[in-house]
Amino acid sequence: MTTTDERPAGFENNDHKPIGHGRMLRKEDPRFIRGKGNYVDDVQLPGMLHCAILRSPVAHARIVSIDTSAAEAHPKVKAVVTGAALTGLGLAWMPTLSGDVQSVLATDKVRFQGQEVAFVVAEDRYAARDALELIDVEYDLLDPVIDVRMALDPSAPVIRDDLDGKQNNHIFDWETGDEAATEAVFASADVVVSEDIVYPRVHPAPMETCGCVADYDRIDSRLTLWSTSQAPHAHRTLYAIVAGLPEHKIRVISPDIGGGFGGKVPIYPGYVCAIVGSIVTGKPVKWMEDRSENLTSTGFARDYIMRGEIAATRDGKILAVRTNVLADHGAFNGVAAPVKYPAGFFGVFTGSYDLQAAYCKMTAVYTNKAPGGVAYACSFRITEAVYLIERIVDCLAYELEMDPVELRMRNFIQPDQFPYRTKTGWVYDSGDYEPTMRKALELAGYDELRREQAERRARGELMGIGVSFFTEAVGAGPRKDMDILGLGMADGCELRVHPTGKAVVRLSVQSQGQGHETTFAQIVAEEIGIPPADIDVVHGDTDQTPFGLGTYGSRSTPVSGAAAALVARKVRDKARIIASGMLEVSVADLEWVKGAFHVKGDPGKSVTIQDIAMRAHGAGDLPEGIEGGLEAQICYNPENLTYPHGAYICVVDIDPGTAQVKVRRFVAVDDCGTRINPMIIEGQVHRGLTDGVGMALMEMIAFDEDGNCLGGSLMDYLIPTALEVPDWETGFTVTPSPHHPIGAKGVGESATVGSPPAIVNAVVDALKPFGVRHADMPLTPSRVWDAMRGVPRPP
Ligand code: MCN
Ligand code: CUN
Repeated sequence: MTTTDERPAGFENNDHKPIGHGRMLRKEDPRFIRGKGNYVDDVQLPGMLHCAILRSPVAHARIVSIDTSAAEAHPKVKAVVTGAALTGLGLAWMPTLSGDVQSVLATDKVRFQGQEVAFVVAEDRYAARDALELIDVEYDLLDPVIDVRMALDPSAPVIRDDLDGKQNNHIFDWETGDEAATEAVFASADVVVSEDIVYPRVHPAPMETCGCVADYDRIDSRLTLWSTSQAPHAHRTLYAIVAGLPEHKIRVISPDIGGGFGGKVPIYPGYVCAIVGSIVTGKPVKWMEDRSENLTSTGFARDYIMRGEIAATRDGKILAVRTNVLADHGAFNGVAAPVKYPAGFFGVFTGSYDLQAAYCKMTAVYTNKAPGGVAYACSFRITEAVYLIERIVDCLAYELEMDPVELRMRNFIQPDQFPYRTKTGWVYDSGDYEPTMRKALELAGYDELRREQAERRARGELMGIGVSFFTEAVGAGPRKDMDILGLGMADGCELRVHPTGKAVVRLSVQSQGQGHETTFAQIVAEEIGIPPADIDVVHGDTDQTPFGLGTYGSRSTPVSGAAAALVARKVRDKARIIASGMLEVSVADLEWVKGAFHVKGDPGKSVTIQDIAMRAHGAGDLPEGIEGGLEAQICYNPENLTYPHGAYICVVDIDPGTAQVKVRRFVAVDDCGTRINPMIIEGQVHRGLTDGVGMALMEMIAFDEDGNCLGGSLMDYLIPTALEVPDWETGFTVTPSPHHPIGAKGVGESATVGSPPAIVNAVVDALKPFGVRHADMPLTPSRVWDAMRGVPRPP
């Protein structure tokens, strides 16, 4: 691994430079590397029972009958619950995050393989599983809708006949941009290139599957729920609404989470089943999915079929892009995105280029597959958008016989154009693209790579070089535009400084491995001068933290990080007034130098933040009108999203005999504005790049024509290991966000977004001698083999 990061000697923490210094170690790691993490499945409560879920073996069928008598007779079984029983409680259906409804347990029909049909609560996990086998369900099979292109065919079976008057499988139409203006530009352009581009269905497959422990106290009517949630506060509110429990009597605790990647944003039926199980039995109930339940029933990602079109001049000025998308949302529309954005932030498909026009038209449909649609570091569909534009730009380069780097550079939005309003209405806050691209070229040794490629091609070897350049929109979002089920996307933050100068900061976001306990301490340390080691970060417990919408869409740094910086400034403002009393000067005569207020011109006279904390809680007088204590709270409503960018270059070699792709090198230069913790950023980028190798070359959740999920185990759904990835080469540039208090932009999804097109572009580049202009992911040996032989792509 090489990097151009600043790298001070040693790995020691540096309290005097909390932000941006090379190797601030993670505060959470001592517990993780010693096996002392506390995950949901580690929670053990006295008398706890176990829940297991019976799932549909078929994709589409009417339920004729369910016989639970044998399961109920099992000596260790405490309860067996079906959809009919839930109907009595008004809980058979629940709202999804996008305003659809989803069945908790199927009542009328099953609509995808793996759908929840009944659950058992038993004394132990094994008994619960065994009892599932004793439930007898009679299904009346219906034709499934598996091919998304057939979903709107008039003869297609209607999947959602539960919805009033629903006669088809249509969910929504959505458009953005200016159709007429785009048509006009296309009509007069020298060159128009179009391509059908599929982003297959994939799954985030986190190490920890989903699960919860529900503990309902009948005396107090209190519900405590330990759950794998990326958004504990939002979940609590939804449980209050769905189950009719008073919100103040619900406590959601998300302890350590073993990876979420967006898959832990939705509320899954299993959580509701465990809650019902606990209410019914009066005991705590644990539910933990196994791997194949996770892969087949929880939120998948992507599944966009896109027709991309690009218009340009002959000399490579890109004029417009246009796309038509068919979106497969599965059996229930469970997409998590701000309400006004049914297609997430796909509107940024105009990429990093200065265009004259753009237009997108999208249709979303139901199919007999698991619900979902975002997840897997998607940046709310920006993964699909970036893949589309970066692939179609390469198709244009192919037609123009132009170097893909040169084509991109010629069309970049220029630094003086920021803030830049795109043709689809997004306002990019800041960016300086060319230096980022140049840095990547330099790290890769681009010209030399092209020379090497020419030599190898002459020898019949298949070497490819792929480039991608992305701009993301992360940090949802301004509450005037963005809410999820009516909840504004703002985040609270509270900071309390104790008398001895130690502090605790309470966040509304929830880490799943991103290192928030470290980075949020760094942000606060930077602002109030207390060392990060003396700042405790509390998150993931609704009883302990202020309200906010949680972690996804790389929003923690842009939104909650801003809240942390501002709450610390609020505390510092109060500290300044107290210091003025202690030093007997006016506030205007005080100067803040990291960690202490000094009297201007008399540096010997100063008080540290720790002195001030003691005084704030002490016996002496405080300045007129100042209350005791040293704490503050805020709720931060972001002004805009932040727009990180990056330039990626991938080098692949393809074995001409087996069509196996090997990623030889990968250079990633990211710009996420002010960098809080370079080591954590690097880790985030490495992870995202690995995601990219997985999606580009290996991963796909496929279905057979009956709707059987073919990706139900990690033997079928291949995810990359260290063996499939190269030593990542990373670099960075810094273009701060003008509206974020410390200039930081999000980074958690950047590499997942930016890397698939670079890898696919590299593979397609390697296949240029065969006249290949496009091939769809995952580029498995068989697909590459077919591409080399001109076999038509799979439908
Ligand atoms: N960071 C930084 N400087 C910046 C930006 C970020 O040091 N300028 C640090 C942050 O302080 C944080 C980390 O990088 O510790 C990621 O920050 P951010 O980009 O704000 O993303 P979030 O914290 O909101 O994390 C969400 C994002 C998403 S949406 C997915 S999906 C994803 C990802 O994070 N899931 C992850 N990274 C993951 N990493 C792990 N280990 N596990 C997951 O489930
Ligand atoms: Cu879309 S995956 Mo992340 O936003 O939790």
